[in-house]
Amino acid sequence: MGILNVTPDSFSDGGAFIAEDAAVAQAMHMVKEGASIIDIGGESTRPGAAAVSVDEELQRVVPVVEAIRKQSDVLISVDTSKPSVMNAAIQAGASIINDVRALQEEGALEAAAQLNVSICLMHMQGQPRTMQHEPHYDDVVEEVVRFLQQRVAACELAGIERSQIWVDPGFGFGKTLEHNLQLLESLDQFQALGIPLLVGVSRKTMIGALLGDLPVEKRVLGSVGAAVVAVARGAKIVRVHDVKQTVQALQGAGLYPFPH
Ligand code: 8Y4
Repeated sequence: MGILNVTPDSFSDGGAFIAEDAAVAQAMHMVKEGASIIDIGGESTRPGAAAVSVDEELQRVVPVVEAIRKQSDVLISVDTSKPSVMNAAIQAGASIINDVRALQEEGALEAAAQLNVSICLMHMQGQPRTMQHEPHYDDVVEEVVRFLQQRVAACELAGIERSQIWVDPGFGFGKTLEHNLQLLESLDQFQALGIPLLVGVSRKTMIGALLGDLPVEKRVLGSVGAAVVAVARGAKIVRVHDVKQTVQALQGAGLYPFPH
């Protein structure tokens, strides 16, 4: 899964709007490098980031989904928690919902159930603005597994088929470095849910910290190493910025499912 942020700080045209052409070109580049899914997000969920209005998110995401769909059959996931953005993005050609709030926002579960698409449920402790202020768990692995089990059950009650659900421990979302490492160490316990596991560690703070506080642009190799370990421990999908490097590392490790 290749990451496509469509926030003004990523594909700025110099003003407040994203440059649609540049975003679509980046998506096509990742497809050429081996991405089978493009994850498009218009809300920054980085620690401390401000909330984005529905209209703003729609204006960022929908035109890019439409433009990619015109050029390619690649699977498109929409990184959103908002029911109206889910609806509009699926209408525009996306087929996966990636919700860091695990369909807990008002109306999200119902919207997703109606759309009949695949859903990634992610764990987060707290809210993006404050989640890195002293995260606490008694047993992080047990608590995250239990939360995901509960969200899977809620989805099934709402009529979503189990075969359409993916789960994700949510690396960096209300977790210290120690919590993230415990989760990475124990990914086999998520596999035990019998549901495809998605892992996103690419360029995150935990990688910077493990490499001696490297800035974000120097985290590629650390990110690729973590992605390989995640797949070796059962992850079926890895959400990454550096598609070519990740594909090559997985191929070298004999972990790439489709020989190219
Ligand atoms: C540098 C680059 C520093 C990126 C931080 C970041 C996940 C996710 C995000 C994830 C799923 C991010 C939308 C955070 N992370 N969705 N989204 N899983 N399913 N930060 O781990 O990439 S955004």
